[in-house]
Amino acid sequence: MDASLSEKDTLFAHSEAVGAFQFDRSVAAVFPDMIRRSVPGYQTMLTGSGELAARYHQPGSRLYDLGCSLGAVALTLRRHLPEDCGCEIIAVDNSAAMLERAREYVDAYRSPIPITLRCEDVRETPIEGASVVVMNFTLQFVPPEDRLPLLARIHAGLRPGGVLILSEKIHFDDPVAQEAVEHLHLQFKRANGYSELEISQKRAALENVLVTDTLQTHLDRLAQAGFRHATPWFQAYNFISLVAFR
Ligand code: GEK
Repeated sequence: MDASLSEKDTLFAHSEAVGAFQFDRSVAAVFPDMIRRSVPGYQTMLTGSGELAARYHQPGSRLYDLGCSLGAVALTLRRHLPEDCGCEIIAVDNSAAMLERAREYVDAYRSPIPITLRCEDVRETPIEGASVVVMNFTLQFVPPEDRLPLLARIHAGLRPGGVLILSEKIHFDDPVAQEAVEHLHLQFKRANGYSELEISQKRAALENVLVTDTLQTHLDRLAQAGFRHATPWFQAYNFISLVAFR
Protein backbone atom coordinates (compact mmCIF):
# COMPACT_ATOMS: atom_id res chain seq x y z
CA MET A 1 0.00 0.00 0.00
CA ASP A 2 1.74 3.12 -1.25
CA ALA A 3 1.47 5.99 1.25
CA SER A 4 2.45 8.45 -1.48
CA LEU A 5 -0.88 7.65 -3.17
CA SER A 6 -2.92 8.60 -0.09
CA GLU A 7 -3.84 12.09 1.04
CA LYS A 8 -1.59 13.76 3.62
CA ASP A 9 -2.81 13.44 7.22
CA THR A 10 -3.64 16.97 8.44
CA LEU A 11 -6.67 15.89 10.52
CA PHE A 12 -5.36 17.42 13.74
CA ALA A 13 -3.46 20.37 12.24
CA HIS A 14 -5.99 23.04 13.17
CA SER A 15 -6.95 24.18 16.64
CA GLU A 16 -10.53 23.13 17.32
CA ALA A 17 -12.54 21.09 19.80
CA VAL A 18 -11.32 17.50 19.44
CA GLY A 19 -13.83 14.67 19.78
CA ALA A 20 -12.99 11.01 20.41
CA PHE A 21 -11.01 9.39 17.58
CA GLN A 22 -13.15 7.48 15.07
CA PHE A 23 -12.25 5.37 12.06
CA ASP A 24 -14.44 7.40 9.70
CA ARG A 25 -14.13 8.57 6.08
CA SER A 26 -11.69 11.37 6.90
CA VAL A 27 -9.33 8.91 8.66
CA ALA A 28 -9.71 6.30 5.90
CA ALA A 29 -8.69 8.90 3.29
CA VAL A 30 -5.35 9.66 4.97
CA PHE A 31 -4.73 6.31 6.67
CA PRO A 32 -1.62 5.08 4.77
CA ASP A 33 0.11 8.44 5.36
CA MET A 34 -1.04 8.53 9.02
CA ILE A 35 0.20 5.07 9.94
CA ARG A 36 3.53 5.47 8.12
CA ARG A 37 4.26 8.76 9.95
CA SER A 38 2.96 7.59 13.36
CA VAL A 39 4.10 3.97 13.78
CA PRO A 40 7.85 3.35 13.76
CA GLY A 41 8.77 0.05 12.14
CA TYR A 42 5.34 -0.39 10.51
CA GLN A 43 6.75 -1.59 7.18
CA THR A 44 9.14 -4.04 8.87
CA MET A 45 6.27 -5.45 10.94
CA LEU A 46 4.25 -5.97 7.76
CA THR A 47 7.11 -7.69 5.97
CA GLY A 48 7.93 -9.86 9.00
CA SER A 49 4.26 -10.88 9.29
CA GLY A 50 4.41 -11.94 5.64
CA GLU A 51 7.54 -13.99 6.31
CA LEU A 52 5.93 -15.67 9.33
CA ALA A 53 2.84 -16.45 7.23
CA ALA A 54 5.04 -17.91 4.48
CA ARG A 55 6.45 -20.28 7.08
CA TYR A 56 3.41 -21.14 9.22
CA HIS A 57 0.46 -21.14 6.79
CA GLN A 58 -1.07 -24.56 6.18
CA PRO A 59 -2.42 -25.62 2.78
CA GLY A 60 -6.19 -25.24 2.53
CA SER A 61 -6.46 -23.15 5.69
CA ARG A 62 -7.69 -19.65 6.45
CA LEU A 63 -5.58 -16.61 7.30
CA TYR A 64 -7.20 -13.71 9.17
CA ASP A 65 -6.39 -9.99 9.23
CA LEU A 66 -8.37 -8.68 12.22
CA GLY A 67 -8.83 -4.91 12.19
CA CYS A 68 -7.65 -4.78 8.59
CA SER A 69 -8.18 -1.03 7.92
CA LEU A 70 -7.23 -0.75 4.22
CA GLY A 71 -6.04 -4.36 3.99
CA ALA A 72 -2.27 -3.82 4.17
CA VAL A 73 -1.74 -7.02 6.18
CA ALA A 74 -4.06 -9.12 4.01
CA LEU A 75 -2.27 -7.98 0.84
CA THR A 76 1.16 -8.61 2.41
CA LEU A 77 0.16 -12.11 3.55
CA ARG A 78 -1.10 -12.92 0.06
CA ARG A 79 2.15 -11.79 -1.57
CA HIS A 80 4.07 -14.17 0.71
CA LEU A 81 1.92 -17.29 0.09
CA PRO A 82 2.46 -19.80 -2.72
CA GLU A 83 -0.28 -19.27 -5.32
CA ASP A 84 -1.35 -22.93 -5.13
CA CYS A 85 -1.72 -23.03 -1.30
CA GLY A 86 -5.51 -23.31 -1.47
CA CYS A 87 -5.82 -20.76 1.33
CA GLU A 88 -8.40 -18.02 1.86
CA ILE A 89 -7.65 -14.70 3.54
CA ILE A 90 -10.40 -13.11 5.62
CA ALA A 91 -9.99 -9.42 6.47
CA VAL A 92 -12.29 -7.98 9.12
CA ASP A 93 -12.99 -4.41 10.21
CA ASN A 94 -16.03 -2.74 11.77
CA SER A 95 -15.47 0.55 9.93
CA ALA A 96 -17.48 0.67 6.70
CA ALA A 97 -15.37 3.64 5.54
CA MET A 98 -12.15 1.64 5.94
CA LEU A 99 -13.58 -1.41 4.18
CA GLU A 100 -14.82 0.66 1.24
CA ARG A 101 -11.25 1.76 0.57
CA ALA A 102 -9.85 -1.71 1.37
CA ARG A 103 -12.07 -3.05 -1.44
CA GLU A 104 -10.36 -0.69 -3.94
CA TYR A 105 -6.87 -1.83 -2.88
CA VAL A 106 -7.82 -5.53 -2.95
CA ASP A 107 -9.48 -5.23 -6.35
CA ALA A 108 -6.37 -3.55 -7.75
CA TYR A 109 -4.43 -6.82 -7.58
CA ARG A 110 -5.11 -10.22 -9.15
CA SER A 111 -4.40 -13.49 -7.35
CA PRO A 112 -5.83 -17.01 -7.13
CA ILE A 113 -5.86 -16.56 -3.33
CA PRO A 114 -9.18 -14.89 -2.43
CA ILE A 115 -9.40 -12.06 0.11
CA THR A 116 -12.86 -11.85 1.69
CA LEU A 117 -13.66 -8.54 3.38
CA ARG A 118 -16.07 -8.64 6.31
CA CYS A 119 -17.62 -5.63 8.03
CA GLU A 120 -17.81 -7.15 11.52
CA ASP A 121 -16.66 -6.64 15.06
CA VAL A 122 -13.55 -8.73 15.72
CA ARG A 123 -15.12 -9.74 19.04
CA GLU A 124 -17.85 -11.58 17.13
CA THR A 125 -16.38 -12.64 13.81
CA PRO A 126 -16.16 -16.45 13.54
CA ILE A 127 -12.58 -17.78 13.41
CA GLU A 128 -12.34 -21.31 12.04
CA GLY A 129 -9.70 -23.50 10.42
CA ALA A 130 -7.04 -20.80 10.77
CA SER A 131 -3.30 -21.30 10.38
CA VAL A 132 -2.34 -17.62 10.74
CA VAL A 133 -4.20 -14.82 12.52
CA VAL A 134 -2.77 -11.30 12.44
CA MET A 135 -3.99 -8.50 14.67
CA ASN A 136 -1.93 -5.45 13.75
CA PHE A 137 -2.66 -2.55 16.15
CA THR A 138 -6.28 -3.58 16.75
CA LEU A 139 -6.41 -5.22 20.20
CA GLN A 140 -5.47 -1.82 21.69
CA PHE A 141 -8.88 -0.51 20.54
CA VAL A 142 -10.84 -3.45 22.02
CA PRO A 143 -12.19 -2.78 25.54
CA PRO A 144 -9.69 -4.33 28.02
CA GLU A 145 -12.26 -6.71 29.50
CA ASP A 146 -12.96 -8.17 26.04
CA ARG A 147 -9.31 -8.86 25.17
CA LEU A 148 -8.85 -12.23 26.88
CA PRO A 149 -12.11 -13.73 25.52
CA LEU A 150 -11.08 -12.60 22.01
CA LEU A 151 -7.63 -14.17 22.30
CA ALA A 152 -9.16 -17.38 23.66
CA ARG A 153 -11.50 -17.50 20.65
CA ILE A 154 -8.56 -16.97 18.29
CA HIS A 155 -6.67 -19.77 20.04
CA ALA A 156 -9.68 -22.09 19.62
CA GLY A 157 -9.99 -21.17 15.92
CA LEU A 158 -6.34 -21.92 15.12
CA ARG A 159 -5.24 -25.32 13.91
CA PRO A 160 -2.44 -26.99 15.92
CA GLY A 161 0.82 -25.47 14.63
CA GLY A 162 -0.94 -22.21 13.77
CA VAL A 163 0.24 -18.78 14.87
CA LEU A 164 -1.14 -15.48 16.09
CA ILE A 165 0.85 -12.37 15.18
CA LEU A 166 -0.06 -9.53 17.53
CA SER A 167 1.29 -6.00 17.03
CA GLU A 168 0.54 -3.31 19.60
CA LYS A 169 1.59 0.01 21.03
CA ILE A 170 2.74 -0.69 24.60
CA HIS A 171 3.54 1.25 27.74
CA PHE A 172 6.06 0.59 30.49
CA ASP A 173 5.38 0.35 34.24
CA ASP A 174 8.75 1.96 35.00
CA PRO A 175 8.20 5.74 34.62
CA VAL A 176 11.83 6.35 33.61
CA ALA A 177 11.58 3.77 30.83
CA GLN A 178 8.16 5.13 29.80
CA GLU A 179 9.46 8.70 29.51
CA ALA A 180 12.59 7.71 27.60
CA VAL A 181 10.81 5.57 25.03
CA GLU A 182 7.89 7.94 24.65
CA HIS A 183 10.39 10.71 23.88
CA LEU A 184 11.80 8.64 21.02
CA HIS A 185 8.28 8.17 19.61
CA LEU A 186 7.56 11.90 19.87
CA GLN A 187 10.81 12.67 18.05
CA PHE A 188 9.80 10.17 15.35
CA LYS A 189 6.51 12.01 14.85
CA ARG A 190 8.17 15.43 14.86
CA ALA A 191 10.75 14.23 12.31
CA ASN A 192 7.85 13.07 10.15
CA GLY A 193 6.39 16.58 10.08
CA TYR A 194 3.73 16.46 12.80
CA SER A 195 3.45 19.75 14.76
CA GLU A 196 3.12 19.99 18.54
CA LEU A 197 -0.55 20.93 18.06
CA GLU A 198 -1.22 17.86 15.89
CA ILE A 199 0.55 15.59 18.36
CA SER A 200 -1.32 16.93 21.40
CA GLN A 201 -4.73 17.01 19.69
CA LYS A 202 -4.35 13.44 18.44
CA ARG A 203 -3.28 12.32 21.90
CA ALA A 204 -6.45 13.90 23.35
CA ALA A 205 -8.64 12.23 20.71
CA LEU A 206 -7.11 8.80 21.45
CA GLU A 207 -7.48 9.12 25.23
CA ASN A 208 -9.65 6.20 26.46
CA VAL A 209 -9.98 4.97 22.85
CA LEU A 210 -6.51 3.46 22.40
CA VAL A 211 -5.69 1.74 25.71
CA THR A 212 -2.22 0.21 25.85
CA ASP A 213 -0.95 -2.72 27.92
CA THR A 214 2.59 -3.61 28.99
CA LEU A 215 4.54 -6.36 27.25
CA GLN A 216 4.16 -8.51 30.39
CA THR A 217 0.36 -8.09 30.36
CA HIS A 218 0.32 -9.26 26.73
CA LEU A 219 2.51 -12.29 27.48
CA ASP A 220 0.42 -13.24 30.54
CA ARG A 221 -2.84 -12.85 28.61
CA LEU A 222 -1.59 -14.94 25.69
CA ALA A 223 -0.64 -17.71 28.13
CA GLN A 224 -4.06 -17.47 29.81
CA ALA A 225 -5.73 -17.71 26.39
CA GLY A 226 -3.96 -21.04 25.86
CA PHE A 227 -0.88 -20.10 23.80
CA ARG A 228 1.93 -22.32 25.05
CA HIS A 229 4.73 -20.29 23.46
CA ALA A 230 4.89 -16.58 22.74
CA THR A 231 7.67 -14.08 22.14
CA PRO A 232 8.24 -10.57 20.85
CA TRP A 233 9.93 -10.76 17.45
CA PHE A 234 10.13 -7.03 16.71
CA GLN A 235 10.17 -3.76 18.65
CA ALA A 236 10.52 -0.17 17.49
CA TYR A 237 10.34 2.20 20.48
CA ASN A 238 6.93 1.58 22.12
CA PHE A 239 5.59 -0.50 19.23
CA ILE A 240 5.97 -4.24 19.43
CA SER A 241 5.01 -7.36 17.56
CA LEU A 242 4.61 -10.77 19.17
CA VAL A 243 4.15 -14.20 17.72
CA ALA A 244 2.19 -16.81 19.69
CA PHE A 245 2.09 -20.50 18.79
CA ARG A 246 -0.85 -22.85 19.16
C1 GEK B 1 -2.76 -2.15 9.37
N1 GEK B 1 -4.17 -3.55 10.79
O1 GEK B 1 -2.68 -1.32 8.46
N2 GEK B 1 -13.82 -4.79 15.38
C2 GEK B 1 -13.33 -4.63 14.13
N3 GEK B 1 -12.43 -3.68 13.79
C3 GEK B 1 -12.03 -2.84 14.77
C4 GEK B 1 -12.49 -2.93 16.08
C5 GEK B 1 -13.43 -3.97 16.38
N4 GEK B 1 -13.92 -4.14 17.62
N5 GEK B 1 -11.92 -1.95 16.83
C6 GEK B 1 -11.11 -1.27 15.98
N6 GEK B 1 -11.18 -1.79 14.74
C7 GEK B 1 -4.04 -2.23 10.16
C8 GEK B 1 -4.10 -1.11 11.14
S1 GEK B 1 -5.83 0.34 12.75
C9 GEK B 1 -4.60 0.81 13.84
C10 GEK B 1 -5.22 -1.21 12.13
C11 GEK B 1 -4.50 2.26 14.11
C12 GEK B 1 -10.44 -1.38 13.54
C13 GEK B 1 -10.55 0.09 13.20
O2 GEK B 1 -11.72 0.37 12.45
C14 GEK B 1 -9.25 0.30 12.42
O3 GEK B 1 -9.45 0.17 11.03
C15 GEK B 1 -8.31 -0.76 12.96
O4 GEK B 1 -9.08 -1.61 13.80
C16 GEK B 1 -7.16 -0.24 13.75
O5 GEK B 1 -1.81 -2.91 9.71
O6 GEK B 1 -5.19 3.04 13.50
O7 GEK B 1 -3.63 2.58 15.00
